[in-house]
Amino acid sequence: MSNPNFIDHIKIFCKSGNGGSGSSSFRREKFVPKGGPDGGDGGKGGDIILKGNSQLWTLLHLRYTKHIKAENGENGLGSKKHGKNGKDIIIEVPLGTVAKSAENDNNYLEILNHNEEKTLLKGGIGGLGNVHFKSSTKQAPHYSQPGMKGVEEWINLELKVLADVGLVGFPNAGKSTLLSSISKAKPKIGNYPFTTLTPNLGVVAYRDNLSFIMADIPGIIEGASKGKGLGIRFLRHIERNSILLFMIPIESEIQKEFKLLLKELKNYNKELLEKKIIIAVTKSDLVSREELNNLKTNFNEEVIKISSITGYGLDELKDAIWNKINSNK
Ligand SMILES: Nc1nc2c(ncn2[C@@H]2O[C@H](COP(=O)(O)OP(=O)(O)OP(=O)(O)O)[C@@H](O)[C@H]2O)c(=O)[nH]1
Ligand SMILES: [Mg+2]
Repeated sequence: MSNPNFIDHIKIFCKSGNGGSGSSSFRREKFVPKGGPDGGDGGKGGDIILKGNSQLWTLLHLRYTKHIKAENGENGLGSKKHGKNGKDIIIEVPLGTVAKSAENDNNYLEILNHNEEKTLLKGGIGGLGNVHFKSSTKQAPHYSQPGMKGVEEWINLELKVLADVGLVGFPNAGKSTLLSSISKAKPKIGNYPFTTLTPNLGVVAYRDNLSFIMADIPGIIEGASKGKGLGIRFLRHIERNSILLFMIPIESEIQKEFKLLLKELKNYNKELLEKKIIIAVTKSDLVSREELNNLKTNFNEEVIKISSITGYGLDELKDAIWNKINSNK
């Protein structure tokens, strides 16, 4: 079943606050008929700020948020009174959220840590009041600055799952089964394609209380990078993994599947191929020991034969993953 609560992409219109205008005002006191300028400065417009929250796993809470506007700064007043600054707006987001311009896809910022705050759109600064414009030649300036306008823009927020290892494979390759057998995650498993419709994360316990995080994403199919199947939407979740674990069932044409998967990744984002790669030949229990031992693969990458059902090769796989995560290449 699709999980409608997994929202990993939203588009919002954001506007930071305008700066308030500086005031043009003159002192008026009983016995000072021609008081000097005393117009105060305008307040700063509110910023739009993103803040990391490790308790959030999706962008679901922002699903119905279409517009976000920070408050404008107030105008300056006489008696050198500053206008109040507009309130900032803080948008809480899960770790791994990237903010981009919806117009040109430029990356603005990403949030990686709990409580980390980054300003997405800065509020306009307030204008200076006429009190600043007094000079020897101009004792009574009327001029005061207008505030700077805030910035408005459509913003895409995208969530990229943070994991050390991303599982890459065609539907039904046994990705979710692996995650469920080596972590406490309980992803749905089924003998049909596209059982997994949204990413699952699991913490894999390793020796001596060490651990790493594994991301199970929906299966990739040929054409995924061009929008077929579910692939493209979720490929972004493996962009950050330091290792890609290719999962290829033993009864398939292993070499050919690997090439197809590489092609899809490359079409999506060439840089994905610069990641460290391990190949797991899955479902090894489906062939005899003899066949398994004789299985020839012709890869430059490290290949490990596993069965998530019997546990065959899983320790070796964890060792390989751990070593790769901690190696430079
Ligand atoms: N015999 C055997 N079957 C396996 C093994 N691992 C997974 N399977 C079976 O293969 C089928 C697919 O497994 P999943 O783990 O759901 O596959 P997936 O790659 O997550 O599939 P999608 O979510 O559709 O992309 C299920 O029927 C599993 O029981 C294995 O090691 N041995
Ligand atoms: Mg699955």
